[in-house]
Amino acid sequence: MDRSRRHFLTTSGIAVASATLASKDLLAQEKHDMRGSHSGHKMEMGQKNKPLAKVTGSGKYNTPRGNEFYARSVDPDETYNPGEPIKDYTPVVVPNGSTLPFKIVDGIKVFHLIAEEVFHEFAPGLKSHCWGYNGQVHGPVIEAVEGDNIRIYVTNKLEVPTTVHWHGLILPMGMDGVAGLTQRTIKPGETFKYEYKLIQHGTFMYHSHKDAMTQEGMGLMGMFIVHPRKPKRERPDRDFVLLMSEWDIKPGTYRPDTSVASGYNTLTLNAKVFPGTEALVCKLNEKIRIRVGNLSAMDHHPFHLHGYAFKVTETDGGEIPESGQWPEVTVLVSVGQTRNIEFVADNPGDWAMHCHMTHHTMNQMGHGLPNMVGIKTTGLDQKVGDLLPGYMTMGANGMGDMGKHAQHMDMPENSIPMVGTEGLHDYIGMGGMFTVFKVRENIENYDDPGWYKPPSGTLVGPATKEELNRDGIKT
Ligand SMILES: [Cu+2]
Repeated sequence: MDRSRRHFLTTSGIAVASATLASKDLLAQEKHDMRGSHSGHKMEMGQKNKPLAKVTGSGKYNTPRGNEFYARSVDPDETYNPGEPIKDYTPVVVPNGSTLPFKIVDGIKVFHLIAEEVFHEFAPGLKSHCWGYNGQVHGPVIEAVEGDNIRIYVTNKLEVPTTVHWHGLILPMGMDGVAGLTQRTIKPGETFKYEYKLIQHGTFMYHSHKDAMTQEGMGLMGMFIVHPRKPKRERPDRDFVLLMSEWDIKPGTYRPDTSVASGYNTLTLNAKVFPGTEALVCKLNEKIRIRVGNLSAMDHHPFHLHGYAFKVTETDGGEIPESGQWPEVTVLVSVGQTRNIEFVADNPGDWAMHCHMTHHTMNQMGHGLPNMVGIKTTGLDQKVGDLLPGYMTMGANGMGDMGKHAQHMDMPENSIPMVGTEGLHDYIGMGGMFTVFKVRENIENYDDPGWYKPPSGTLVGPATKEELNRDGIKT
């Protein structure tokens, strides 16, 4: 037996052994499937004359099977009742967004996405002509249950052809939405029908797969959540969904430039920049899940939460076994990935939650300025002001107060300063991919409860002379 054959048999044995849900017959079938699918090994395995394994599936849906590592708690051949909210799952919470309504026709969940131009506001002061679905940027979150048979109509109201790809879903190839490769494009005015069975659960995404650089860059994307039919873990109390993306909107313009490959100036969570991002609100000690997807054009984002450590429990490939869930305070979400994090909200307060790339937590006007940090500008404004009325030097003390100054300056049309908003204590010098995770003890609902007031004795402040003397600190 040569080395590659021995290696193949070993890995195939491991895969088969791990298929714990499968019956004996299925195990035999699966082993056969795997051999058959490794056409490169066919000759040396002596399988030349054996027919390829038949792909079994649920009739018209022709569901694939064989691999067991993606998260699945249904039998692809079984028929299930359409999953119901509350009874079968706790609906997700979409800050600044919504979930896509559906109806049930003959046991099939029917959705309708309409691709169209949307005049979208990223935060007060910054609007742009984008592309989205159903009047929203990004599109509404599609939410369903494993085992559901779904039908998604896609109407193209754009002036260019498009498709929709269901990112991470295991489905028949003809439903995969790759223009040219798996289907012809949906022309302007046409409506196509995607139809398949959900045979796995997890956090997935959808996006255009026609001229992706332009169409994803203009906003044609959304999240796709499939709840487990038989959950292994307890349901979370709050199940949040966030989609990261990035845009280049030059001050004074109203349309993203999708041709750039770097220097994005508008970094978004659910298509909003801080302070346009809605806070994630929860009650003390609730079980929290946050699902983060990244469909930025060019940037990976380390997603960071203050005040907590969390576990990374799922990727878009499936559930991470408990022994492999490692604790983090920052999880890297690369382009084309989703990550689920989970924890208990046991630490009350207003906790910053943001991408940790510093340039991704600033807004449009904070990029590419002349470096003035540390320059003494006394008298400069007056001298230049004689030549340029209204001139004001920016950035000599860093960028932190630029948003504050912008309140009394003439800003270019359709532009927002680098950062922020007025907080409880001072100006909050953050923008872009920044939001606030708000944990409260006594709240009746999940409306934004305002700023958290720390209990006395728990707020930082200036040291007194007595304290400095007591501890021998010389300043
Ligand atoms: Cu980032």
